[in-house]
Amino acid sequence: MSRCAKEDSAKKPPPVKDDGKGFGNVDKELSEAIGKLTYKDILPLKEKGYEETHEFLMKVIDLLFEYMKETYDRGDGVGAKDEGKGKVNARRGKILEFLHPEEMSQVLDLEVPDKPKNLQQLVNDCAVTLKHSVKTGHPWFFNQLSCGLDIVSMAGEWLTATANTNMFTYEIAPVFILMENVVMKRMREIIGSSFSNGDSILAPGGSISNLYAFLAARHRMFPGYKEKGLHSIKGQLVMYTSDQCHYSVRSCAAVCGLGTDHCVEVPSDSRGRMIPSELERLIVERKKRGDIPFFVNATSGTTVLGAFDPIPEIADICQKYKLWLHVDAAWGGGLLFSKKYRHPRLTGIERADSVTWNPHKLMGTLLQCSTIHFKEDGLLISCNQMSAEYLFMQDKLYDVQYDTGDKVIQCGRHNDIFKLWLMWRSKGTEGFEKQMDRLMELSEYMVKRMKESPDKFHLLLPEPELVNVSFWYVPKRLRSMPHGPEKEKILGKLTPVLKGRMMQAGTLMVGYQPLDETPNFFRNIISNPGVKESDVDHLMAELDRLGHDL
Ligand code: ABU
Repeated sequence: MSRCAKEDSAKKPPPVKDDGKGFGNVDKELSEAIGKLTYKDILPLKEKGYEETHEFLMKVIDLLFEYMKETYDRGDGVGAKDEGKGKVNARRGKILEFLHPEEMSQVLDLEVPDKPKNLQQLVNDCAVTLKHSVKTGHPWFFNQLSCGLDIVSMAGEWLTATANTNMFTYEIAPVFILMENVVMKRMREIIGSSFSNGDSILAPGGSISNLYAFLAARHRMFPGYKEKGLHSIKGQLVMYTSDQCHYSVRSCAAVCGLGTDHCVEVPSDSRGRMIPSELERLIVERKKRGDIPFFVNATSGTTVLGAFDPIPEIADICQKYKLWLHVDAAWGGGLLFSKKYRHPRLTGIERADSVTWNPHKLMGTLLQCSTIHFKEDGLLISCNQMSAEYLFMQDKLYDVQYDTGDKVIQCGRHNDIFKLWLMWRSKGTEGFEKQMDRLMELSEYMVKRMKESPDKFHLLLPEPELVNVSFWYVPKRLRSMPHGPEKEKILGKLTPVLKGRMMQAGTLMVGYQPLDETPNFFRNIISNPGVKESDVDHLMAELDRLGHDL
């Protein structure tokens, strides 16, 4: 047990198992008759058990709706009164009610039983689960790259869960496979006309998307690798990426046989952007050693600083040395929609050979939704096809090109397309453009407000390129101290303490991390289109309330 947990539990009486009371204003009780039933009395075991199934599911949906209401509830200050009821509700306006893992384990009944639990218990289990979850869609949750809860996309996810199919063959996912084709083509067109006739696939996360790019690049250069393996490459392959890239790029080197020593980290400038002259120097250095540079990753939107590597200069170098250019735009890809912000950040992206772009980040599609796009059609299938005879038979009734599962190294593929397609239908491309511009404006507002209080907020980058705003909060006692390495060291120690206070209060969540030699600092993300200027004001006031005395 951690020291804090020990101190906390010494003060408190032993926790009792939570029954979901205090969550939402909805009646959680099923009718007595239905509440006593079990899984055997609803679909699919009870044929025509529509009434019982309906009551059970509607109750779950009521709870989900309560969760959504809480997600969007800013309260009227902590402990606000419920409208019309006069009761104090301590949950209002909160993102979470933090418990240490040991306390949470005691409060939750997580046992997997030998005998069936009745439907009422299952409804209570849903209420307890929601009650203790972190509301990542709350407008005061600025903690991750993926924030927010888009209702249309969520409706799409519900439909996906109900349709419950696998994306490997057209045979069992005809509508979704066609949707994937249409949406992927549209995304490629947005990347640039050079990608229009390429190929794309939805992958389980940006890291796997980057891996698909790596595999395709190696296959393009060494097609014999698929059959002959390591011996088909006579030399040491080397890949390049900036020292600010996502760690999944290095992970490609680890899992694909290069070793991380051969994923060369190219130094970045003070804004976190790869220095092209350094890239060229490091390529020449490895070539002189007889190694085989083959792959360069340019990041469009680094995870911490939100930096964009200069694609045109990097593309020139890749062209000169005949290297594959991958752009990891998992984070910053959403800005491709914006006429105002696309350039210069993503200028030149159409020169890449492959692009990762995660709609579950800036675009706000529900987790998870990640895409990988290739300029050249046919590479994915040629690289990954295993022609499993039980699944990808070539003599099927229909055109088997639509059995996209054979293009990937996974077998099963989750349906991540419907929630994106439905969301795109709801907003139109125009709506996404407005969303991107709004997120950028809100971040600019935050930077402006912080610049107005330089004694309290020290920005690491005065002009961020994306919605990442990196800063230190400066408590009262340090405000007269000049900024420098000594002060940064102290602030780096105070930052996790302030984060701890935020979590205990439950009224704000902002992420923090060190970066290379820079001690811990906050990285704020505005990717929730539900955020307003007043939420940014709340964030700054709350940091001050919780941190001024540190
Ligand atoms: N690259 C995954 C997202 C990490 C984050 O939310 O900070």
